[in-house]
Amino acid sequence: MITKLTYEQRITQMQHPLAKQLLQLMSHKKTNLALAADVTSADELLTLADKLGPEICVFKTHIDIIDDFSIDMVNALQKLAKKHQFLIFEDRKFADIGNTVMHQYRDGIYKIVEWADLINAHSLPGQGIMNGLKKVGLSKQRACLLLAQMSGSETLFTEEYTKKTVNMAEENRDFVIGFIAQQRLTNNHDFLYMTPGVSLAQSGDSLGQTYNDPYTVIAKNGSDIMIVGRAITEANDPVKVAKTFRQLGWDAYEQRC
Ligand code: 5BU
Repeated sequence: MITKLTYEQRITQMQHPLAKQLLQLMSHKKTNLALAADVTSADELLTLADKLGPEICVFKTHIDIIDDFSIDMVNALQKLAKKHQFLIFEDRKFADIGNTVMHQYRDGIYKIVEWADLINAHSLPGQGIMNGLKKVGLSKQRACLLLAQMSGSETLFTEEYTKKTVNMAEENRDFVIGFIAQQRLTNNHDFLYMTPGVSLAQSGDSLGQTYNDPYTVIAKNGSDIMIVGRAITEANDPVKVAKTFRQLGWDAYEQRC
């Protein structure tokens, strides 16, 4: 199941412009590192984006944990995304009926669709969730990743659920560009895989998170992008540690190819 194709070779196989753009910037910048920026102030968020922007392909947010959220903050984040060439991914994990997720994606104080290139969603509610999100995201050429597996030690995801999630992705290719998963799930090369739960020193945290190292995630399990959070953000020198992850992730990818 693991593809030996390079990111560059897969660009033409992608249908969605954002998937093409992401693979392009990954090959160009030589990075498959995504940062999970789980900080709680606008200042910390923007500082991370500016300092670590050159090292990453995706900047992942949890916008609802920011104490002083403002539209100015996301405007500034979008400018940094342009300056450093990364995509913004709001890890919102939508999980409701179509009408509700439509509002959650478009309205409220966050107006996620206005600034997040990528979002993710659970397949659990069925096709209605796709229809609701597409109603908002398609016209703005946004894209979605489906949660096919999670990284926690006691997740309730089953093989059957994961398979059905893959089917849902196949039926919604105009919006779904890939998965959040722990490993590659199909023989197709035209889905992107992002994997959270990545660390070098730790095997987990005290709240159920489990970690793999970059080699396992990229070379052994065939994921495309590794998502690293606290291992970088809580380090004494986040830039130095990000550079280390970036190199390990890229080496693992080159070994895979
Ligand atoms: P960490 O600090 O590297 O453990 O952060 C991991 C991030 O990825 C964090 O933002 C989680 O919300 C996110 N995550 C995850 O850890 N596991 C999952 O299965 C999914 C998201 Br989906």
